[in-house]
Amino acid sequence: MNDIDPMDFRHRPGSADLIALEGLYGAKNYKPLDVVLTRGQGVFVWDVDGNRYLDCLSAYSAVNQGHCHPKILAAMVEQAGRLTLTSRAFRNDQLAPFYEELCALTGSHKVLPMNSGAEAVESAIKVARKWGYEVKGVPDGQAEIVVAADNFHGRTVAIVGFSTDPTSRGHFGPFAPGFRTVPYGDAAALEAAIGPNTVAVLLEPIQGEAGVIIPPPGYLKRARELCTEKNAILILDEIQTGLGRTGKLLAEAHEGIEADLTLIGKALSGGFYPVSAVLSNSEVMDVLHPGEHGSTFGGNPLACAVARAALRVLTDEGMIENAARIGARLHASLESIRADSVKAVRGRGLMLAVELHPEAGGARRVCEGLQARGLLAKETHANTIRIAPPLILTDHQADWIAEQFEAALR
Ligand code: IF1
Repeated sequence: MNDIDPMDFRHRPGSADLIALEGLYGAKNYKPLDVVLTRGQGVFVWDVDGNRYLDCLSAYSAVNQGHCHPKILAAMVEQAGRLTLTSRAFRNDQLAPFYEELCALTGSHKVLPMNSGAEAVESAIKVARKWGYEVKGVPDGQAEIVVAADNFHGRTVAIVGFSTDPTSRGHFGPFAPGFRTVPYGDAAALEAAIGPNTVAVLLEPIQGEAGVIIPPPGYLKRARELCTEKNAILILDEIQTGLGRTGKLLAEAHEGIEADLTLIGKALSGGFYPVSAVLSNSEVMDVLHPGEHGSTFGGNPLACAVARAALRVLTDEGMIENAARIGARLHASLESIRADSVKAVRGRGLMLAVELHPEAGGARRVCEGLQARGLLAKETHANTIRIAPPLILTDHQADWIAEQFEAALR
């Protein structure tokens, strides 16, 4: 069975060798497309066989700025040669400017720096609960957080415990109590679920993994009102929707609201490095005191330098406006595709999805067809293809994407 000798690299390993090796040693928690990438630049990536693809996933919106953005790269290389990690036992000279620039950009008062998206979500849950006990006066151990069905917030045990997706959650229990699930987009159900012990409502402004589900107009605004009325914290998970993806810096801006806690990650580093943050718009963050929360890598100087550059290019290079403009153009051309297999085209900015009719043969097959045409996209669930290219996409590239979809769907 074990007929691959990993030390036998007399030849340069091709994609088949690398795929076989991965299968031999790796946990089998993914089933990627069989394309082995070795280089990226802007909207393009190249595989080990030299084929070029337009990346329509952007590492799940972590490379909004495009692959290997030269200015982020320069910041990373410069900082990596100077100082990478101090721990928070000491201070570093990148943290304060990172805080200041991030707060100025987002209109936040306080930042809690972490690494992965899931860590930002976990951190927000901890802060919201502590606020509930110490400020709102919820009896100890009784705090409740209202979440939406079909959510995706990450992979930790607490987070998958309030997932409604059996694949994400099955056999990983027992789980943390204190979460109540309501249907996404239903303001009346949300209102009914908020009780005296509710400390927070946690929502994605647009549900990504669920298939780019946009809630009805006014839903997020109503969620904001309800949280204010009932003295609960509104937590928006903008890890995927944030940092320009939907054509605004934060997706909350589409409804003109502000969350109490906003979670960002992914594109906060332009894909160079895991960097996430909890942004706080009220005095909520002040419930944390020394020693009560932390992270070895959170707020490290390399992460801060990379994130500062990633934020700077996002605004300096007009990527957010570009996402709005090109996103609308791509949305319109995808909608004009006349193929019987298309059930719906959804999205905002460059967070788009094409949903196929169930009898169309599945999204995976279409993704394989797109791959053969030089375009990488990923299915979500059986029938939806997500389209989320880097925000630097040009008009010409947007039109080309729509043409490839049309051809692959026929
Ligand atoms: C995987 C999906 C995307 C997220 C939101 C928190 C996190 C994510 C809204 C956690 C992460 C990723 C993780 C990735 C697949 C992916 C994903 F398909 F699962 F839904 F992007 F669309 N909140 N999303 O979307 O962030 O801890 O991963 O940094 O394979 O798990 P993380």
